Amino acid sequence: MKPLRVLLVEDSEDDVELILRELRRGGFAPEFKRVETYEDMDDALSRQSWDLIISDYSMPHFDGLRALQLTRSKGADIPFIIVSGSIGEDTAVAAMKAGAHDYLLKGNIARLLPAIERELREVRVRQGRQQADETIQRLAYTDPITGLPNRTRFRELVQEAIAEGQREQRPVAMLLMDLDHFKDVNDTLGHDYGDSLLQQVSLRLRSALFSPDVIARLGGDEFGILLPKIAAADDVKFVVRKLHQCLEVPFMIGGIPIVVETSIGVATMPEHADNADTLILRADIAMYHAKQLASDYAVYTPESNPHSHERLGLMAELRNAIEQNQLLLQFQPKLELKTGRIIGCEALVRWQHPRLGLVPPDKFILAAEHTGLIGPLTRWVLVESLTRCQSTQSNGNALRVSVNLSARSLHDPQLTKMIADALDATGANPNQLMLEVTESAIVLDPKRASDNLMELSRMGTLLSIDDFGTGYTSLASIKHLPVNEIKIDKSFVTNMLVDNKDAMIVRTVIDLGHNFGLTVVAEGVETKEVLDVLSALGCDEAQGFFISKPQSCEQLQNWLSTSPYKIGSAG
Ligand code: G
Ligand code: G
Ligand code: MN
Repeated sequence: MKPLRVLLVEDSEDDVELILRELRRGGFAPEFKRVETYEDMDDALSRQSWDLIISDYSMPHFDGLRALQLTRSKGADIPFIIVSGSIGEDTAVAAMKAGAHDYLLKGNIARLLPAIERELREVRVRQGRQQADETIQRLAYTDPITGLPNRTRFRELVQEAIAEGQREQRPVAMLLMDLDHFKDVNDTLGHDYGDSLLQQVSLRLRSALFSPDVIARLGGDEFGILLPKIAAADDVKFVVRKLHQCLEVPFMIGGIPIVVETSIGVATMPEHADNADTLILRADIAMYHAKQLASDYAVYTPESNPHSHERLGLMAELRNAIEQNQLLLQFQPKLELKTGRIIGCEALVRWQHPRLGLVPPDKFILAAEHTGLIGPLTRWVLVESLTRCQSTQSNGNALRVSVNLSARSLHDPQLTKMIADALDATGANPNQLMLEVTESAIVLDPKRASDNLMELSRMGTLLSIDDFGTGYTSLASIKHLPVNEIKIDKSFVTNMLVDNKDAMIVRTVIDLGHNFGLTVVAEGVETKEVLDVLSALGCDEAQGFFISKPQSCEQLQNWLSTSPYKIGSAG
């Protein structure tokens, strides 16, 4: 027998018997209560939860429609079935519109059991779906390591606080804080200890703040703090002092005391911004300023960001630029030294701005990362570069294309899907796509980056470490990642013939790379002499102005057919 808690809204004892007999026949063990007035029903609904409500349509002191409204007003999702001696089509329709799940005539009581089975099933589906929705919401809005709101949620909370501050004519302050030398903890002690440090830091920060204040983890070692109820913008300095103080006592990580220092950037509404994106961007700029000054904190000033106006204007336009096809790609060929073949190219994005002309990526990539536009931008670059490289066919083989990924993209949980979709949409083979990431992007959030990179490697795309040598990581610390190639940063390559130290770095990276079984690429090759020395050192590939500047796809095709180099796709 299946237990079933039924609330019967019914004036007739006989009808109750009829219904109960039917339920028992269907294998239910009904635990029931009969009510026939509004007050009794209200009371019954408040006292306990019910699996099912069966209600008469018209009764001397009550009726089915009001019973239905009362149920709805309690917000409970309980199957509600009307069983009536007589019901006209119009009233039945009214009842269904008011939210009854089914109605039937007492003379037709055999229909009751199938109706109940169906409604109980559907309520389970509804509840399951709601739980799933809630879980998805929770996952989409919280940082898994600290349990704090993530960037997406933080942005919404900032928006809400700004709207409220504007209504009530109060300032809103926002702080961006980033932990200095967090990378070292991760690198020397491992990611688990890094995670543990983030958790402990978030607990201390939380307990130093008042309850309306919001603290969020925005990614890597970056925390956002929102002060929605600050009395005066100037009071922020007390909060900053409190935050610094709460971090003064060293953290114990794996038995080692770790001192955490931070840089904090401050921006306030209305003084510095009147919308969430600008406020966050300006706090971010202030934070970088604090770092440059090696100071505890800095409040945003237009001087700390001479280009802010131009940059913010650009951001507003970038949104449209992607849609209006103002972005374009230039391709720079990669030469295989052993064979003298061009075996691939690197896609480099530019923005053909209607007023400013060709805008280079350093002018807009970073800001795109801070304003959530990096996703759409990266998607565009992926699809466009894969489409274009299909047309650089030689003997039926398309050239491999390298695409740069920014730090934010690398830590985006949607990255692998975005890449799979781009491969699907263009019909490209995964091994035609090489992804370039910098070491500094990986160490920002090594665990997340490594999850994404492992998944991508399983899909069959290739991975290159860009600007190698400029970060602090050793090859050993990335050996667990599915890396295929490293690119020696152009700052070492360009001057290797005049600077001994640079020459030594280049030689060492080539040897180390080979020890780890990696392809080594030198970028920034500007002269024939450098190219020859690289060949002699056993470097695998070269890229740079001496071979070719970045050029449009059409130019590249012409160039390929006239250049002294052979063409070939990489093995
Ligand atoms: O092409 P060069 O102009 O100036 O590129 C400057 C920087 O911009 C390089 O460090 C390169 O990695 C980066 N870059 C170029 N194209 C892209 C792109 O499509 N996405 C990202 N994230 N970075 C890019
Ligand atoms: O960060 P990444 O290394 O991916 O960016 C490549 C950048 O290097 C692009 O801006 C590209 O225009 C530039 N570049 C390519 N070849 C040379 C070169 O030979 N010399 C210099 N100085 N820059 C180069
Ligand atoms: Mn690159």
